[in-house]
Amino acid sequence: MKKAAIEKAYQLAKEQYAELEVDVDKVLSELDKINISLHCWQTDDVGGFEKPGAELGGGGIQVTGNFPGKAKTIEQMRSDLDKVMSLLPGKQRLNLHAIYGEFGGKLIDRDKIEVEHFQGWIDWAKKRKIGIDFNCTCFSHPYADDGFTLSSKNEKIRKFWVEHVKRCRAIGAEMGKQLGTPSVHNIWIPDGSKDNPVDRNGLRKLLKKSLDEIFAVKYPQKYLKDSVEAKLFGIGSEAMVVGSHDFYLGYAAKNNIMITLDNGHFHPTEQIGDKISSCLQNVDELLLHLTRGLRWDSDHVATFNDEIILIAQEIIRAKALNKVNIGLDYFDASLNRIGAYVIGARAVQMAFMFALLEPVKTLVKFEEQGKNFERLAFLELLKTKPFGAVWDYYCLQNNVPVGQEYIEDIQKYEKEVLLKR
Ligand code: RNT
Ligand code: ZN
Repeated sequence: MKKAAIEKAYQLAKEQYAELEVDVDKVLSELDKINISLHCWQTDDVGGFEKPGAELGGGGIQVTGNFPGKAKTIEQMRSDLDKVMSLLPGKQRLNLHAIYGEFGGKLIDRDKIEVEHFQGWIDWAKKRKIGIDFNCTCFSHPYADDGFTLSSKNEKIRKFWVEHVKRCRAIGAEMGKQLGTPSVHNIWIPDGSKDNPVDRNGLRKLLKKSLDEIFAVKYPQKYLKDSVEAKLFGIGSEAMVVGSHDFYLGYAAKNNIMITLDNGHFHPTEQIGDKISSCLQNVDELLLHLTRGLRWDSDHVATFNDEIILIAQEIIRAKALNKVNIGLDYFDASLNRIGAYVIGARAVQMAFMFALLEPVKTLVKFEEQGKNFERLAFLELLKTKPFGAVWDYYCLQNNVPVGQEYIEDIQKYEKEVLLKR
């Protein structure tokens, strides 16, 4: 696209939004505050580097597809992440899982990992001036095979996972310290049962006990921020998930930690957007795992859809940007993984831009005056406003490909890099 045409379209868009009392230049500077945490696991189908050819194993999550070009080494993953970041406007962070350490070809079990295994990543992030978020990996391991980790009734197994998560928090805190921006550490465990359990209470007591042991170690908030991620069900945990939303929401509120909202983890008719302002009344901060669930927690690539737009709108309308940490969480191996990555990240950025372009004051005024027709009409009107022109200009301003140019860029990377792996 020609620069002059993009600029012209932007000027016209600005005029249209000004009629609605929306200041587009201000919107673009607000957009710069949106920092998306890039989930490294989209580049390698949640395999990790514990052993060569490692694959996602169990935990009720699944990757399907065999598109060529999966990252098989840390170097390949880093090259993919650089590529992704080069195609995204705005700021990003990196979201790592514990299985992505540099273990030097040795099998380091999860209860033995140390900062040194992640120093390479910290240095990598330092060079790029980005922060790192971290996750314990309580799946793809023999001790997770029977479906219980932190809620295991086998004390040896439970202790093993407590130790793992403790180490991960220590590593996260060190990442935050070295990088000068707090690392968000997220706990998701697959624990649950296929058929109706009898002792739900016993399992949840154990999970609470494990969390209490884990969080007994305190870190300054400027280094580490803790979050817990609930889920409704997974494959093999259809009847009950130990770490349900009720469980974690209560735990987070009581213990002053964050809650993670993954929009694949609820009933399909439940809206995560509606949960933002509900949770924020009693927990200070949230972490989002943005995805697109098709019929179940399928982890399809996030797109610019109603669900994601509502999430962004609710954050902006509640003026809660500084209380929400934004992460992606999907893994699709049926298409170019880098393409999938960029589509999802751009979709989320676009949703925030769309939300920022809303004349919130006017809409709230209508609402308070009981002018429901006017409110609905305005919301409909906004769907035909030229937000695409604003998006294109934002990309231009950030020196990243505009419009369909990023597709060609990824096709080139596929040919020159991915297909040669
Ligand atoms: C699983 C959770 C969890 C994982 C990642 C890999 O249902 O969403 O967040 O997807 O940690
Ligand atoms: Zn998630």
